Amino acid sequence: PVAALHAPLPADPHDALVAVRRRTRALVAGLTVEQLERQVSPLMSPLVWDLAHIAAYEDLWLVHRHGQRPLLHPELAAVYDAFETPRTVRGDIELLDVAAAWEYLAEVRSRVEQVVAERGVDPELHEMVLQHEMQHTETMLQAMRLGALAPWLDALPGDGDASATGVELLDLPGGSGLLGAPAGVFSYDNERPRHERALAAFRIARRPLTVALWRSFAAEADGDRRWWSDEGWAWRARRDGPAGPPPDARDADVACHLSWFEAQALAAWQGLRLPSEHEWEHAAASGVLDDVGRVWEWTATTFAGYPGFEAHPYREYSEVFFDRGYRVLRGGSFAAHPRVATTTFRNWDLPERQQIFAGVRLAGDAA
Ligand code: AVJ
Ligand code: FE
Repeated sequence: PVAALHAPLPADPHDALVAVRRRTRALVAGLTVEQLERQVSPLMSPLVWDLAHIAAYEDLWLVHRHGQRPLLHPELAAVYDAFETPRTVRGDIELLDVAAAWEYLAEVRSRVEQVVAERGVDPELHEMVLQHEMQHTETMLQAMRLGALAPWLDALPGDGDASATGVELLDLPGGSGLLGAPAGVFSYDNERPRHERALAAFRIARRPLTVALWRSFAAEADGDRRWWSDEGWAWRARRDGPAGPPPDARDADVACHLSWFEAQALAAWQGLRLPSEHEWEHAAASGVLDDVGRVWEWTATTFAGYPGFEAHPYREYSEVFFDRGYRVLRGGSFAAHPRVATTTFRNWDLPERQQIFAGVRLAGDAA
């Protein structure tokens, strides 16, 4: 399964769609029906929900919208719509069983084959649908990690440079930086429009911080009110998981499963801060960062639309999350395919979340 995570996809959009399905199957191949149907946490869906949701999304965009045909299962649309049926309730309602979910996927795919034979591919919709499936496999891997369903996940994201802890900073000059996706490549609505923004000189760590530094924080500074925001301190009092990294993590490993609140406190303790997403993108585009793609990297930025934003092709992809306290994550994780995790890709989640594969790259003002 590890090899499947980043295996290259064919350039042709339809061949890529087929390869993504093979990848999805490989990632869940070791699970039992019971494991696929159980909800491991109210934060996550039963894995079988994701499978049927992937089918429903593909049917909606490639068969119904692109192919102009009726939905295969209109009666299932509400159950497999992420907003009408939020994660918390997905364990309490009746879902398709595992065999029926695979059958749904297969039936939708054969409808897609017919549509493609008739009208060809819509490259943008095909890319959106295959990336959607890969975004959901990452979510499924989070649930598998949380439920201890996949021992092979425990060795990831792996070790970096054992001689560094993640506080070695690079100096970057300010100036005017471009933010957002260029024309001519696939991008999401929230990456557009590409625009110029002034950037003051800043410092950013060469690599994400390691378990060693997280452990020092947990031992020496986690209980110190000074380093936390008000919201973060309140979260700390009610957090359910144990403080600090998993016991079996090695010091040199890249730290993973940090919440934004912890990342912020840890940076403050070091006399540093989180990078803005603009700083992150500027540094990544200059190619000076190591270990991008190990863990998602929390930024200081609250998820919002770029100036001139236009929702496309649907408001629920990103617009409904704007200005609601979601924090932007950049870079990608070991569980994200590089086709999804580009330099301009914006991920987002709530600041208390720990189940996502997230760490932090520290930053600071120019010395
Ligand atoms: C971009 C990962 C925040 O999981 O909510 C999946 C991706 N959008 N189905 C999410 C997504 C619709 C999204 N994230
Ligand atoms: Fe989805």
